[in-house]
Amino acid sequence: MTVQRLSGPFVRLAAALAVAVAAAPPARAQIITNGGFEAGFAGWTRQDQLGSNGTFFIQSGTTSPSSGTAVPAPPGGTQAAMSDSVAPGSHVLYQDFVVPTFAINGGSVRFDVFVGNRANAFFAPATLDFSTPTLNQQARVDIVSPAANPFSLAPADVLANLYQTAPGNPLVSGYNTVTADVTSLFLANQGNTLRLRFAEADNVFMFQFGIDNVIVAVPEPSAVVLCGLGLLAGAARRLRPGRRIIRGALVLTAALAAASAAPAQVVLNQIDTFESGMANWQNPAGLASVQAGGPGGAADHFLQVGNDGSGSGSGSLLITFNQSQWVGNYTAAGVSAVEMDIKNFNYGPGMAVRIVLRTGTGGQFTPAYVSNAFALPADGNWHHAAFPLTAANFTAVNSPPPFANVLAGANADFRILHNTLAQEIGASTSPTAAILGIDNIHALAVPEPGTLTLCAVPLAAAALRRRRHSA
Ligand SMILES: [Ca+2]
Ligand SMILES: [Ca+2]
Repeated sequence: MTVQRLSGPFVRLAAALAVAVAAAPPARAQIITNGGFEAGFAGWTRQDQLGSNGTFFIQSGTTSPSSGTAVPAPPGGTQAAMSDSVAPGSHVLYQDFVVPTFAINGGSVRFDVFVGNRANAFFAPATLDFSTPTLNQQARVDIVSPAANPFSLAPADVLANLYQTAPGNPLVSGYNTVTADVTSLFLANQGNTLRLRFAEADNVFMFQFGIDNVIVAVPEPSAVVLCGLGLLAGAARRLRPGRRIIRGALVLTAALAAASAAPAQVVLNQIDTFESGMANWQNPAGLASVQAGGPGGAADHFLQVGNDGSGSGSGSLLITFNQSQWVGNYTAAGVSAVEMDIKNFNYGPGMAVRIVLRTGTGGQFTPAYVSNAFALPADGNWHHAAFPLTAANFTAVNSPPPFANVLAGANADFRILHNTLAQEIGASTSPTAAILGIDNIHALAVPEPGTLTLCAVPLAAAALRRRRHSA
């Protein structure tokens, strides 16, 4: 029995299921462990070239870990990884990951980097070897073959260069977000292990290379998709000539009913990058759109939310809401914080950005919890905002049930808004049209889970694959 033999209503129903599947929210899975370094170097490997001074350290506060140089604070949480030394050296920091076999709709790598080159120039020879007469003063980020020497820059070993300092760059720059599209690389490597490598070499003068908020994300098929495909496969196996159409129709009707009844559900490590549309975010006046020029640069898309400056009506509310992948049981999902990159384009007084969990989808008297505000200055820069999902960080509005109940699923609407007061609607008091940019809305566990939790499943799967291959 092959799928090609199925015909008529079965095919039409399969097409309908495919459409339903395509319309499902594109949740994105984070496939790297401890990308924020809040659990130290769990999941990461460090290596220093023989004879090096210094290494990659865990860095907190505003002083570099070895030379005591002034550096910016970690952009996410309280810890970042940072190379530092008081003498020449070459250092790498890497993590291996398996490209999911469902990575068919793209992949992206995102990270924040700080560059503190205390020499008077960058020097970028095609080597990470510091112990040569050639001047070498550079940092770079690559995806490399895990079989290669960790310091290799051989073209056959470097599968993708995601970032590199170059002569002429600013010598010292605060944390900047780098976003790279690795879709073609992931498509060519489904099921393969790849290595994300951060490297810094210096033999001229001190060089700090800071890293935080590392995300390797792939669109994840929703539970609905998996359920639907599983039923399809089951149907194909069970069908017999003559009865195949009726059986197929019954099975697919059940699958579609299950799909429409399945509640939306927040998933740990999901991230909305807005690279393929609005990701189910809405705005009452339609003043939300996807624009280019996000935190990752000119090609990075973000959600732009507007306020029409009228001072009244829904267009005056600086707000966006989601009733899909950002509602559900945060407790069961293990999500204890929501983080995002936000930018205030033009609102001089500064924005008070909050997240809101509402218990329903009704009017402005819907019971809700409103978070404390993140103060967003009108400086034209992207800022990384973290909202811990703890009762202490929220204000009850309109007499909601206990916070724990709302977090555990008694919610139907998730909002991001600007309001100087804790309200479940946005401010309608901005005297001019105001624009808020939002990107990389990320569901996190804080403190981040250890290596074992996150790696157990992928490692077991990888082990199984290896065993099968070697059998
Ligand atoms: Ca961090
Ligand atoms: Ca984006």
